[in-house]
Amino acid sequence: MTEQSPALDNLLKESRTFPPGEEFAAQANATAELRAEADADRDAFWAKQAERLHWDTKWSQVLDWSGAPFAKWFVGGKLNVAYNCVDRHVESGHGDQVAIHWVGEPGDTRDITYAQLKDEVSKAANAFASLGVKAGDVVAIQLQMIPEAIIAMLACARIGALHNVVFGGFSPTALRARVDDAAAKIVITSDGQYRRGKAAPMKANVDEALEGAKTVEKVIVVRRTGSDLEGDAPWTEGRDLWWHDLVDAQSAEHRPEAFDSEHPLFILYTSGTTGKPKGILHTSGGYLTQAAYTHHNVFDHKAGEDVYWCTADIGWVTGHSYIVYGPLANRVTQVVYEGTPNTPHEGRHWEIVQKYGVSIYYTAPTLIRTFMKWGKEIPEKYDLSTLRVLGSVGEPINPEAWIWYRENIGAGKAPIVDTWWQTETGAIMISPLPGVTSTKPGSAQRALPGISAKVVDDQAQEVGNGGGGYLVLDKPWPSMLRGIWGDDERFKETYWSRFADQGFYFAGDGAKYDDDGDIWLLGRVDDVMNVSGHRISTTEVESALVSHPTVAEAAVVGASDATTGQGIVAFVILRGNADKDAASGEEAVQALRDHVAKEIGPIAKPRQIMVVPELPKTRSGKIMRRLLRDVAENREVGDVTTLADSSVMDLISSGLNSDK
Ligand code: 6R9
Repeated sequence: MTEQSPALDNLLKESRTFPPGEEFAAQANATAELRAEADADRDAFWAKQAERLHWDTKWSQVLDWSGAPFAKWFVGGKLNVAYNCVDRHVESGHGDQVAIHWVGEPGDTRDITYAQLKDEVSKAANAFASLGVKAGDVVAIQLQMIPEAIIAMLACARIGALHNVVFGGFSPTALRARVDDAAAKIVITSDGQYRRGKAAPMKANVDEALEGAKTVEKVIVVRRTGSDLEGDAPWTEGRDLWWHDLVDAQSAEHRPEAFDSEHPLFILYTSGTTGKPKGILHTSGGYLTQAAYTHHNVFDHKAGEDVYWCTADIGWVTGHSYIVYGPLANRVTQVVYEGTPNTPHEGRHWEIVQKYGVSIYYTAPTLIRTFMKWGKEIPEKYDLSTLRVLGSVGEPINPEAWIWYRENIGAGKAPIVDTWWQTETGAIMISPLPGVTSTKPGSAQRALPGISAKVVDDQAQEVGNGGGGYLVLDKPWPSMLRGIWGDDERFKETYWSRFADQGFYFAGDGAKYDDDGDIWLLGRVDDVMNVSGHRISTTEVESALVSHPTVAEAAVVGASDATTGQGIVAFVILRGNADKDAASGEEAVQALRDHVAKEIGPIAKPRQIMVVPELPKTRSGKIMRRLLRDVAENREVGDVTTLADSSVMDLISSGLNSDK
């Protein structure tokens, strides 16, 4: 990837930059000095960030990297993560502040103050302890976005148990693999979940998953759908307990014990776009420090003033770091919404923004492109004037979508923070700082103060401006993963072997520097296509397609081709206002191919373009190109257990077959 592909110029066609507004800059949490401070003395910088938290025992050393790649941060320090996220806000006189404005899909709501949250978390902690859950035990949680999900996570943290959250849409097979690998002792779930206006079973899936499971002693079930669910939730006497029976009976007094800074906090399995899912391990002090630091500076969050909404699911790392830990450590007031964005109508998110006066909104490009597909008339109907910071995470955001987001959601002025990070990094690593950075559509720009990222070539040499290569992290950071659960070798092999001599962490992503030295993410290196010897990134071709007025979303893959090595096959979803028949006709498809050729160059012209109703995505909205490659190469479609909606592949295949 050392050669400069012509395609960067395509991404850079949108060359406007957006300097911070004066008013915003004057009140911003982040300052230009932050970087200088971090560069001058990294350890001192992170020690200062750790002071955001309450420590029962102060650390004696900021970083111990002697056992690299296994880091220890804030060595000797002791803290309780749940105390930091809940109790201390009550003790400082903010017990009446709303922590969570919860909105159920059917329209029911609950406001939970910090004082109430403290009681609920304490009761749940007592309940788990009464079942024999001890520090170091693993609790699996498969729940939709209801307050009990957050309460359960915090209750685990409070007693030093590790949570292992499994996305609510995952199949019994996927759940079972994660329960077994982590040897979970308890599973927490619900009877059912509301999805697109219907009650769908959860407990029945969990029971199927747990058949014959060796480690699970108890299953705790939150009642959510009750009689709306067809048939009762299946029940195993002696093993299953209702959350309300168990938790409500407990005392609201619970003394949080201080745990070592390196005490494990959670395991989270990565989406598994390739290979067997990896149980990513995170620990306490460093993780919470970086989650709180980034949430404060990247979102410009002001406790007691802002209303924050991160639309992620807790089954994704974004839900862990930017719904639960970072925000609550910073005494957030936040919206948590249970359902899908188009139930009962496509304006649901904007209706919620208007109702609660949401000021910070953090979502994924996949949803932004969906909003584009539905059309700007939908957000136009609502008052979104409270929004002052917009965030994006999960995938590269195409310049087209970025501009749409800014204009139609951010009133042409709210700064957009395009945040690059991973389950493995635990918290945001590369992002603009609102109020400081002049933003550029499509670029995540710079490593945050205190973080070091580089783009290097095959030989681990940093590439120059305008050059592309591999994204690496060349210095340890507080919220870095501490390993893969039960597999130290795989941890070293996966992340530390590519640039072992240099000791770099290899993120698996391709990236480029532009002429200003800003970083542009180009997708996973495994997805890079090789057409007649030219390396072309999926991101670049997808962005070119999305810049066409009829296209809302695009996914491209390289399919083996006898002549060119690989040929580009594109799957596109059309925008809401596009005339479906006209836009999927032969002429229209030819026009799209020409459009890509014009935007990037003839070499990037897709061999084939298929119009589809949906794309296969993981829980975090990432396109599973592996499955599309199967379709493009006429193979049987592979493992679909980590798809957010496993029926999508049938939809795509049947649509294509009927075209033939
Ligand atoms: C937080 C999260 C990590 C992978 C990462 C990269 C992609 C995430 C991105 C981005 C471009 C961004 N990614 N944020 N690519 N720009 N702002 O998504 O974690 O689910 O582990 O995925 O997502 O490819 O390597 P995770």
